[in-house]
Amino acid sequence: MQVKAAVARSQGQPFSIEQVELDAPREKEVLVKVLATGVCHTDLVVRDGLLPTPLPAVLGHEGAGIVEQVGAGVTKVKPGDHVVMTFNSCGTCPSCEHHDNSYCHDFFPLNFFGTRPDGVSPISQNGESVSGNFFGQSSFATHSLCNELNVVKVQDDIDLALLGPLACGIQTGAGSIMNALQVKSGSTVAVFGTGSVGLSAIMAADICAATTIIAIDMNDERLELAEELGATHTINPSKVNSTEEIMKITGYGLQYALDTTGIPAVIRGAIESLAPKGTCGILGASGPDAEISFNETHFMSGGRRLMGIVEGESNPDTFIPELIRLHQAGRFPFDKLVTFYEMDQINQAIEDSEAGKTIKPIVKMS
Ligand code: CXF
Ligand code: ZN
Repeated sequence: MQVKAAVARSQGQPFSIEQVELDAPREKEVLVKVLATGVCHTDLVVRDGLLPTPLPAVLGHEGAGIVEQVGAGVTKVKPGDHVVMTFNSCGTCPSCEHHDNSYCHDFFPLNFFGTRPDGVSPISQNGESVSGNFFGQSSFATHSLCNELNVVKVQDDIDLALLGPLACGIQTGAGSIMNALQVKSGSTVAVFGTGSVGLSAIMAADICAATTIIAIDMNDERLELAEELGATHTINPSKVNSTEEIMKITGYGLQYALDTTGIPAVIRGAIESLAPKGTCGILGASGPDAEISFNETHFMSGGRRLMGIVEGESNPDTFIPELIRLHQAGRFPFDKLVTFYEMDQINQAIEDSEAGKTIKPIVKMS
C-alpha cells in the first residue's frame, strides 16, 4: 500500500515527507494505522549515522495506533485494538526465553538493520529499497508494520496519542528504576540528566518511595520540573561540584545512581558518588567509540556495581499497562513532559527537542 512517511535521507538533515510503498503483513505481522509517534533521541543518533541503519530510512520507534490488519498467525491483537509498538526481539534466544527481551541476542540486527530478518526492507519507493522495520515498526509514517512480539495492547479509556513514548523513552527511565535497579523504599537515588528518560526515572523513584531523590542537570527550568515530579534535591553542576553536593546531602553517597546522559565524564562522576554497595545504571546511546574510565580501587573496594540497562529491562506487555494505570491514578504524570506536533511539523519537533525547548515531542501522523 502507499503510505505517507517522514524519510531520513542524509545525515544531520531534516526529514522529508514522501509517499512510500509498504508491504502487506506476513504471517506474524501486524499493520497499524499510526495515530502518533514520539521522537526519541535514538532516532536522531541514527539519522546522524552513529548507529548502523542505512539511509534513506523511515525511522520512528514510539508508535501508537489502531490495528488495521493482522497476518494469519497473529492471535495477540485484532483489528480495532489500541496498541503501542515497542522494541523488537527474536523471542527464542536465551535472553528472550527468560523474558529478558531487551537483551535479545539479536537486538541490534532486529532493531537497527533497516530490514526484516530476511534482509529485505518492507518499505520501498519507485522500486528502490528504503530502510524500514526500524525497531520492528518504522512509525514515522501513517501506517506501520510491526510484529506480534513487539505490539502491545493498551487500554482504550485513555488518549491513545499520548501513549507512544511509553514504548521506549518512558519505559526506559521508569523501568531502569523499577525493574533494573529495583530501587527500595527509603533509599537514596540520583538521576543524572533530566530529559524525558531522566524525569520518568524521577517519577518512578518517587513511586518506589525512595526518600532522597536528587536530580542533576545544567538546566534550571528542568530542575524545577524535576522537583514538581518528585525530586527532593536538585544540583546544577555548572554552579557546584555535584559529587561534593551529593556527599553533603546523603552523608555517605548514593545507593543508586542512574546516568541518562551517556557522557563518559558524567558517568565517572556518578560512580564516584556511589556509597559502598551502591549501583550505577547506564543507558545512553553514546556512539561506537565512547569509553568510560573510573578508579579501580574506589570501585572494587566498596563493592560498587555498574549496570548497563536497555529499555528499562521492561516486559512491555505488562509494564506499559502498569505505567498507564499509575498515570490514571495520578502517580505517574508523564503527560507533563509531552508537546504535540502535526506530521508536517516533524522537523520543528526535532529542532525544539534538540534546543531543549520540548522534553518529549509527539508527532501526530494521522
Ligand atoms: C536504545 C539505546 C541504544 C541501545 C539500544 C536501545 N534505546 C532506545 O532508544
Ligand atoms: Zn528510543
